[in-house]
Amino acid sequence: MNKIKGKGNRTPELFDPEISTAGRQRMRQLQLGALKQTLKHCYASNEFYRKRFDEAGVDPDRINELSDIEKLPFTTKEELRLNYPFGLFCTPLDEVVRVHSSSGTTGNPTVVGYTRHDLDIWGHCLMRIMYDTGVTKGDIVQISHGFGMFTGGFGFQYAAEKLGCLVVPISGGNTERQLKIMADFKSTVLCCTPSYTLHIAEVGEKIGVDFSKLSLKVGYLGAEPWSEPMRDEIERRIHMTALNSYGLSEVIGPGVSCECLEKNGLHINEDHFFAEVIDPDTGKTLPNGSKGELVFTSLTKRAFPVIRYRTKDISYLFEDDCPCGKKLLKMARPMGRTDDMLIIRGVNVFPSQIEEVLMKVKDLEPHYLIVLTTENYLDKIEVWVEVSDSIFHEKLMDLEFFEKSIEGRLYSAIGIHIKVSLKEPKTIARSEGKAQRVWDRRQEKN
Ligand code: DLL
Repeated sequence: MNKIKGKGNRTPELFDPEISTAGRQRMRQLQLGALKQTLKHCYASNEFYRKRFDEAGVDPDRINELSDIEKLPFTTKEELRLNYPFGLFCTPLDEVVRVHSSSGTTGNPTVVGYTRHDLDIWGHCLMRIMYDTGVTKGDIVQISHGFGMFTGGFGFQYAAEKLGCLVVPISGGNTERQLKIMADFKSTVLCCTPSYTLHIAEVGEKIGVDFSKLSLKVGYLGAEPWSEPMRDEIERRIHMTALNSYGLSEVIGPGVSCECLEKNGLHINEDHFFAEVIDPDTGKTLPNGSKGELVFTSLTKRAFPVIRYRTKDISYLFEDDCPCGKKLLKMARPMGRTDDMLIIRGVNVFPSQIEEVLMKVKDLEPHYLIVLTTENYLDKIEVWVEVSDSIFHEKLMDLEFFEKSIEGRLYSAIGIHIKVSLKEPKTIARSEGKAQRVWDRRQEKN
């Protein structure tokens, strides 16, 4: 099996050379044309956009340069939530063939829609990434991202199918089965979160899997933050090239950007997504190289275009003379968020969602602490919450039952298992300033 060696191992050809090597000037021309189309489409089809463009004094017919976009206000997750479920769709609902969704801070999730054309674009964006990093027909692609309302599974499914690969849509979980299939089917490509990949490594090592004998050559890992040391560890233990793949459902899902084999920044699919970095406090657009909040405008989507969507992800943009041949703008690996969103096993969780559930439960006090730990490379989340004086003295059995029932409520609201630990009244530390709701112990040595 041909292993991909990484740096300098350039693929013989690029999938869309006319786009990927277009260079700055040509790319900006392409983007401007597509931006005008998108703005006109939003204006013509959706009241929300019409109103906000009018308020900003922006006539989509009079956009003359890309920087005119700065006249438009940002779009936030909160606005998407307020327009739940389909208020920001820009095509009639009968043209929408798919929805996905991600969590909101509290209350409604954000719902994103795709026409057939949008699904095609999505598949195309990821297909380009995969092809340019050495994946072709004949590859066996194990997709260990979740399928369902999360975008991870389906995005890679479309891309790999378009390439003519054999797709194994195994989804997440059941690690021994993942390993068996990896070995028996001779999977060559893994699409997964980095934390679950490490967990697979660990379970595999425990049951005696020799990863050097498997066929895996490349992994597209993302949906959560990870680091260079984590990449080194994954590559050493799994014997595959690990590439950072970034995206968010509001913009399209995975496929917004990904590293090439140089592993030095993530090339953005700029013909579909216009990227800016802003100062999160002032909203001012920052020059390339300056760290700030990533903002994306979709340039080709129809059902759910986003205009200057604030991702809350911190990164910076840069151009370089990438040896892979692509001239697409790069973003640095996301290095944090401007809000308190936690990503637990690829699932976005806001402390406020947990609080909302807890506060509806009778006999709980409004004092809680979310404790994050790592076990076998997987994030674990637990919530400590005080019970009222009156019920604390009830029998232990009843408290256990109470814990389970709260865990059930959290699971149905958020979709992941959160262990609940009831605490005696007045035992959780009170803060004298801003409440400290999260105790992140993930970096501590076990
Ligand atoms: O996580 C889409 C995706 C699926 C990307 C599979 C890559 C692979 P959401 O669930 O909407 O979409 O979560 C989006 O996850 O704003 C980031 O905070 C975080 N995120 C995604 N990829 C990365 C990454 C998918 N490579 C949110 N590094 C984003 C760091 C990431 N954070």
